[in-house]
Amino acid sequence: MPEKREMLDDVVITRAIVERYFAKLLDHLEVDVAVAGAGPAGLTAAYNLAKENVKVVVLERQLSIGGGMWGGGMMFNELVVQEEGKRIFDEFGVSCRPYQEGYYTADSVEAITTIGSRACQAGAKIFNLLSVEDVMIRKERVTGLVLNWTATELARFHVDPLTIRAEYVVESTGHPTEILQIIQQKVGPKLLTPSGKVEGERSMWAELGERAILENTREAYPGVYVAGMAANAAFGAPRMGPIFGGMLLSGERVAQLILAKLKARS
Ligand code: 48F
Repeated sequence: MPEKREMLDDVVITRAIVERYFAKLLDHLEVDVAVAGAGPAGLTAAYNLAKENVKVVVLERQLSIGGGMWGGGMMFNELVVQEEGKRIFDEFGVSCRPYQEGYYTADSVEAITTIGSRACQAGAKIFNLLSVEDVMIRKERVTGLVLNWTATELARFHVDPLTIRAEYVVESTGHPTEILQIIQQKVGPKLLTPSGKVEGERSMWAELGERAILENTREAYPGVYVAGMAANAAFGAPRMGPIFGGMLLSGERVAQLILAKLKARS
């Protein structure tokens, strides 16, 4: 008897993954906006840009998206948002429960899975396991990101990176402000901050931190807009701990700023 043909061919499965992945990557080598970091700020930015038909790619170092959102506060997986943050959770469809006047809580796992899903469904393409290790600069403006596999970074292999060209970059790498640190290292103190350098985040103060973040969500070097915790770190404002409204509002704001620029261009 001839051997029965297998219905599921292992090599077809492999070919499907390889072809589809590289088609996706090739399609996103030149984009309108490249978002560095898939925490709450980066994902909210990506969603708000993608739903306006902007071509967005999100690069995330870790295996999972979500940044500091999964762990709520100190691994207690609940988040707090204020009234304005609740408005954005409502738009995403994340359930919020009133706690006391002006305070709402949400389950952090529901929050991040919902926001991530909405960003993808709006058309943002997320590549996890890729780290931004440098930027491309032309005529004193960032024109793209330099990427490497996170595994290469972890193994400390000497492997050269590849690049993505973007009209605008969103720096949403959180507390370490990695993209601005890289730029500062390469061009000196030329950031659009008071000292020209990353000012550094101040100690925890939810009220001030949340108030400052929208003002700090802006262009921090030509072509690079800073959002989320990186915005407060860049401009020297306090951290705010596990209240997440500011991250969402900052992601929304950075998208509005870039959309206005893209519209002015066309
Ligand atoms: O840290 P993260 O969640 O930043 P965020 O969106 O939100 C901050 C809050 O989580 C919390 C807070 C709330 O008040 O203060 O900390 O501003 O997400 C940043 C993401 O960027 C990734 C990192 O793995 C994380 O998922 N990331 C950082 N550096 C790089 C990077 C890099 N060089 N390349 C790619 N991804």
